[in-house]
Amino acid sequence: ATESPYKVIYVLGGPGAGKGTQCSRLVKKYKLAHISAGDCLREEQSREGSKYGDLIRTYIKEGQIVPKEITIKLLEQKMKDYSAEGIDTFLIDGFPRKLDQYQAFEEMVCPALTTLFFQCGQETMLARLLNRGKTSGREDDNTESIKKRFVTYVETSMPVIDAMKERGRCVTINAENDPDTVFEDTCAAMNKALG
Ligand code: UP5
Ligand code: MG
Repeated sequence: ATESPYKVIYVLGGPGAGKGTQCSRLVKKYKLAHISAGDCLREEQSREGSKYGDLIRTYIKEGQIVPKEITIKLLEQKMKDYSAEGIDTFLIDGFPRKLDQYQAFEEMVCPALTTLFFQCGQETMLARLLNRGKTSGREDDNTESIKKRFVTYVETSMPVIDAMKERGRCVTINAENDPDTVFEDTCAAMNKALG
């Protein structure tokens, strides 16, 4: 098999589990790039001339998963851009969250080294998101959208995490803890994954 030029680590967990927070810390410690699928979609949504703007806005508000072709294209573009700058290790945050995305990315882009799974209860996540919603400006940080995101997480995204666990490609991290403790556990998992 041909070697992939990339090293990928997926960062998963429910809405508000703390994926973005931990990724921001990791980029300061390791030579890697943080690519958030949600951020890629929000960027594309507000890009002038994008033909997907309305579609993305609707999917995000409804907590639905945007068709995989769109998201994978955006992720690949970012990976290529970073790669040109000499960075070949990526935290892919908030992706894959549906089985078809998982399969397509592993086949067409590259198989991931492992997954960091931030496990957190819905009560905690709801409180964090409502608090962030006071200032985030995100159109999905309201009770109605959050409820829909939770349903999608349980029904559509958990099966992906279960599949990764079955394949022994997933490290579960307790994301209920304070950010420093979560970071310690995350770094331990990273050191193991990167060898
Ligand atoms: N906070 C963080 N850690 C904390 C801790 N340990 N203790 C106390 N507070 C903590 O954190 C959320 C808030 O909690 C912050 O205020 C933080 O300070 C605090 P954050 O790090 O932002 O959590 P994160 O897990 O990143 O939450 P996010 O809301 O970004 O997760 P989602 O997965 O819901 O959002 P994402 O941007 O990934 O996706 C949004 C939507 O895009 C999806 O619903 C979907 O519609 C669409 N999408 C797709 O269609 N396809 C994709 O592949 C990806 C997304
Ligand atoms: Mg995030």
